[in-house]
Amino acid sequence: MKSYSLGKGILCLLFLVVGSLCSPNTAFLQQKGEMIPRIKDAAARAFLSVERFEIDENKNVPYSVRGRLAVDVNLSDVSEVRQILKKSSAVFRIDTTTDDFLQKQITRDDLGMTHARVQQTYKGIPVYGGELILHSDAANTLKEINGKFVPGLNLDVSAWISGEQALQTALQDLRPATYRWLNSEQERVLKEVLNDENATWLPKPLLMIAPRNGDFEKGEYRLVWKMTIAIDGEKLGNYEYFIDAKTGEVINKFNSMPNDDAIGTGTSNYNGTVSFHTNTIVGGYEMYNILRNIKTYTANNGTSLPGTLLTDSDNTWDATAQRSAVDAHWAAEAVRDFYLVVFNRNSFDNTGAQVRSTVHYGSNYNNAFWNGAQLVFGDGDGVTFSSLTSIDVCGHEFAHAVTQYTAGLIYQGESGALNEAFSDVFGTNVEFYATPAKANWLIGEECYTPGTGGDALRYMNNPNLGGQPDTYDGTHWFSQTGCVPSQSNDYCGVHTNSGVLNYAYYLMSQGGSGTNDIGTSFNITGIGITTTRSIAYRALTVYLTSGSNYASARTAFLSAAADLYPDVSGQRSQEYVATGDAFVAVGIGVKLIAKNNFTSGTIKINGLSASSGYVFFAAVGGSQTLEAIPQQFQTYDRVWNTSGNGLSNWQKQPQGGQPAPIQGATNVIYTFNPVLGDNNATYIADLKKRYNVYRNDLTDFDGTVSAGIVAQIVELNSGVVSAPAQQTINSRDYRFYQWSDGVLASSRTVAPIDNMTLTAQYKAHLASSSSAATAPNNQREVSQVGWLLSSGLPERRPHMVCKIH
Ligand code: TI1
Ligand code: ZN
Repeated sequence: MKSYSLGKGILCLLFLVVGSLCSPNTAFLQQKGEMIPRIKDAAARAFLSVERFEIDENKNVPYSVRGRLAVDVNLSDVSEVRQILKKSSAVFRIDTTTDDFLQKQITRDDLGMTHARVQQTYKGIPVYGGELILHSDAANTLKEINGKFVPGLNLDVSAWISGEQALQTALQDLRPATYRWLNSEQERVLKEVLNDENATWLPKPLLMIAPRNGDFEKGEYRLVWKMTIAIDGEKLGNYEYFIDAKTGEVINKFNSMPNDDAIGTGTSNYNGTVSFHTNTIVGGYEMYNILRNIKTYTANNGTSLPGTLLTDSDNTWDATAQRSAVDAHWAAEAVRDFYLVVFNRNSFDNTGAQVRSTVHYGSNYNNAFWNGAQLVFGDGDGVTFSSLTSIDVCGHEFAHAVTQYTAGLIYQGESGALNEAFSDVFGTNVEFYATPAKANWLIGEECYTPGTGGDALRYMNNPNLGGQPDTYDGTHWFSQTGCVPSQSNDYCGVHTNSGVLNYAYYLMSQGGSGTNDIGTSFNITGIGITTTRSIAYRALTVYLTSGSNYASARTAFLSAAADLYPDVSGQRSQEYVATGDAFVAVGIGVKLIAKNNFTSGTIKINGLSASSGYVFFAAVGGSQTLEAIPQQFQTYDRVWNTSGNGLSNWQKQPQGGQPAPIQGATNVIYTFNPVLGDNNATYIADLKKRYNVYRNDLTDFDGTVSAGIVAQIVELNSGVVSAPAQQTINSRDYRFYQWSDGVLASSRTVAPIDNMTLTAQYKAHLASSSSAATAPNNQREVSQVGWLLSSGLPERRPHMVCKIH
């Protein structure tokens, strides 16, 4: 055994004396990391050169050593392989008095490399999972040793029970079962497939060293009888049993058949008979979809989570008590598939996190929720709710998980309302995906008030029906002013104000027309749910942030729509326009009408805000109407674009004829024939408030000016107004001006007061001898008017007022 090369042997002996590295009993060194330098040193001595050295730091044993380890090796010779390993005992912490290796397999590949696979033994007994592979290249250089060696074993290897007793224990544990070895056809097939006359399914208990519960990390190794029990029928599987050879206890068991996935069928609350994936276990099935990593539990009407994983003996889940679990498990699969298939999202965290659902949470519990780690469903009290496991509720709760891992919308105020709305939006999307035939825009219709048909908790297509607003700040809007979020106010109405985004989403998808609570009329052509779900998903996952509000939800949706549905030939996509329109319809943002590159068209403006300018995008084609102009914007007359084009070819056509201002107009149509230079410009209509300044002409002369003529239109908020030109009488005429607010001035800057009147009185100076006033001047009115000349000149004061007839 001790056939070390001279140098290495001396080294090891030295260590025995100095530091006892060769002994596995080095507890003080086994602290994480402390032994590693010594093991590396040992590798450096054991091998010619090491290029890469990987070690399991918990176990202080390498799992891959690569380099130019040794030359002229012959791995086909098992004794040489054993020799090599024994020479590197300090590297793997091999105890040469107890540890050894059995040849398992030798392969030679196309590159001329040889791979020798060996099974670790301890006192001659195979160690479960203890396996190393040695690799040599075509030039017989040992390149690598990798695999798992279990060092430090210390146990007695005499069995106290027989293999036969152990087998009986395993069979007892599995009973009843259909044994594959009793099926002669299966036996024949096995012999044929393996081309081995002696091959059989009959279990053969083998003595092994294996860890309790299969826990290699903990490493409580026992002497076991290990066997594979091949079962057909309901329990189909290859069951690996590990029976403690001292105590007869089953220390580990599992089904190793590569696909132990089973299809269960069950009776659901809301979806009739459904099928879903379960896992075969000893004695039955559990609600565990291995492939998609979905587990469904019951809280058994308690509140501890996750509760108990559901099991069933025959995979037909038809008990009444199983219905909610059937719904939840089936729905979880549908939701998981929806995100995977539609968005290529692998579970809520996009890395395949387990989807856990717990049903029967609490007693008569009228809610469902996502607790940050799993889905939880109440049974409902039977009046307000029946079991809250309907597909849209499951989809709603799962969406909270997606939101948590993406936008992270804070669950209060507007961001909380958006969070809730996204849950309804994706809950509904899942409903349309999983159950298209019965899908609708109602939320919770299957479980809400089981005694009342046709109603729902919320209505995406008509939020008002569920007491939710369909307009931002409109009817039912939960005011955020001074609101301090708490559970009792639903964190400032998160389940109320969600109606606004719910409705916007509905309008985007399905279209609709009407007038919202703030008087904005809309008419939207829906773009379909498969389009809107992509836009919404992108808004949620790419643009929204934890503190987003409704205004930023709009821009997030628009950005998502622009990404997914870009301009076509410089024109806004239909999807983009519908997205913008839907937000305008719910009172968010101003109407964005397609952009540019049109050849002809008409502009429509609505949803005006009381600002000086109104920015919009010119529409592509179609009939666009400037409509619903609030009263204070009586007219406007300037439209320009940011390219600086004057748009002189734009023609204003106020409804009701030109050129009169349109008092309270609801429609003004602009038509235009844009030129190439108008492309990619933002068009701005500058809305003006119009002030009519009338001249109330009290002249005592016969004149050409008649009373009540509009002298000037002052637009917007201010402007300088001058009195109308004086009628020339002669050089000594005088004038008198008075404004309707009492100010005396011939010209002034006016404040925005509608229809202000300027009274201009024109008087003749009777002292004049050269009265050249135009006849007839027999209606002269002479008023006593103070007149102060500038200083340095004599004061001339009219002193009488008379009327000549
Ligand atoms: S996310 C969860 C919040 C519940 C808080 C209580 C712990 C929620 O929004 N639950 C949904 C359940 C639901 C979903 C019911 C769709 C019906 C249809 C919900 O809307 N709950 C309502 C009853 C609420 O909490 O006001
Ligand atoms: Zn919710």
